Amino acid sequence: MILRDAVRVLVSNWDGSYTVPSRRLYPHQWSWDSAFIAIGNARWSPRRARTELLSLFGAQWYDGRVPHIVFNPRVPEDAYFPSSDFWRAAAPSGARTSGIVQPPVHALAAWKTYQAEPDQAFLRRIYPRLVAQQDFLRDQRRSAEGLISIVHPWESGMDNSPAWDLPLAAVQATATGFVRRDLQTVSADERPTDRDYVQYVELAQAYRESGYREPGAFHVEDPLFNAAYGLAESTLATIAQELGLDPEPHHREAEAVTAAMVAHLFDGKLFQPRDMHSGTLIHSSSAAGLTPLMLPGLPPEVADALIGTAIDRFGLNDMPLPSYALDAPEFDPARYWRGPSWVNVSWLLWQGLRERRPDLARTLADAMMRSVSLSGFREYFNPLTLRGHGCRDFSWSAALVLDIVAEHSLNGLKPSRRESGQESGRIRKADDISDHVLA
Ligand code: 2M8
Repeated sequence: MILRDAVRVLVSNWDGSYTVPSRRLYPHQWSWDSAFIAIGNARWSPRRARTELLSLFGAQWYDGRVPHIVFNPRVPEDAYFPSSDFWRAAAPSGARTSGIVQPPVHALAAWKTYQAEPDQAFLRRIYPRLVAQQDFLRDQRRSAEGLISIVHPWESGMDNSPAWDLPLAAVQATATGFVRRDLQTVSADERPTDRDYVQYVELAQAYRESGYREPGAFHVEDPLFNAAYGLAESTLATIAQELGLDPEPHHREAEAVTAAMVAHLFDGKLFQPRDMHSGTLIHSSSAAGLTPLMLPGLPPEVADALIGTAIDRFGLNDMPLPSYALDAPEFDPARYWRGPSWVNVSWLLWQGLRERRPDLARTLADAMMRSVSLSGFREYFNPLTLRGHGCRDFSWSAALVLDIVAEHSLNGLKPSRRESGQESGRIRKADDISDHVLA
């Protein structure tokens, strides 16, 4: 049942060449959402996964950046704020886009899509685009230490994380005259505050005025973003090898960023963001700080310390992963990225645990499955009660469950043989809904 419901969510959120994260709350294409969605779609319709990724990269800019939103021109301007009129940006393809980016988890998505159905033409087409995405980050965002910075909380994907409270406190924000649309769908106490939004708008306007080039008042190195960047290089090495190209430059870059993260962002227990203005670590308790576990070259003693922190402060042994540590004073179990459990960050950590600690990986997968079984494919979940929050029928919650189920035969949640395609590890097309929708 859960597999069929997940596919139903993805089908109803499909827009012809990509999937909206949510029909009402996020009615356009989002960058890292599309990567997570492709990972799930690859399990039942690899063709759709390829289309999703190629459609996103179709809006890549000349400088290699993959914008965090690609706007659907058929959706009214006032359906989402900030709309394309706010960003005033367009890709060479003509698509209206935002001008900021999100964590580069796309190489992993492309590789998983290829593994589901080895289509060399797809891999050849996407590889140079994935390389250009990394080139943009190196050209415009890399520090002397070899770490990548972000210029807006939206670029972290974990928009109102308490980790951003300190750097945002320094942002003089006076932006007015805009109307939030998110509160028409979700209750205000589950979303960022109005003050947060004034700052988001101020920062985005300033970056826009610089021609989307100059970092402004918010300029930080984020552990999740850097972990995604490093993992992308490791994955690009695998892809290059598959294509008969030289994987070495990618291996070297993956090693370099892993070493730089350990040297500059690790506090002995957790990876921390660094404020580029002060040059100091932002001492915080975000689950983003656990995600470097995804890096294959992370030293074992660092991995062990992270796992210890995840058990002691994030309840890894027995509950869904909170986005912020349970014992932190800022922890709020229902407000967006300030504590609720999210399927995508849990999935990233699960990736990092599968080889190192399969027992904990399974516990984490079970906890995610319990959340969606009880509350449906909600955007986020209270990790203490498993109650769902944010929007319903949220695409990456559905997509990543398809991936998790395909990898694990979960306790008490074994998919039926017909739904799971157990022999191939791929979920079969339930009711053949895949192909005609893709017309
Ligand atoms: C949320 O962010 C957007 C802005 O990009 C918003 O609040 O309007 C975040 O959860 C982000 O990580 C996610 O990609 C996006 C769409 O699901 O929504």
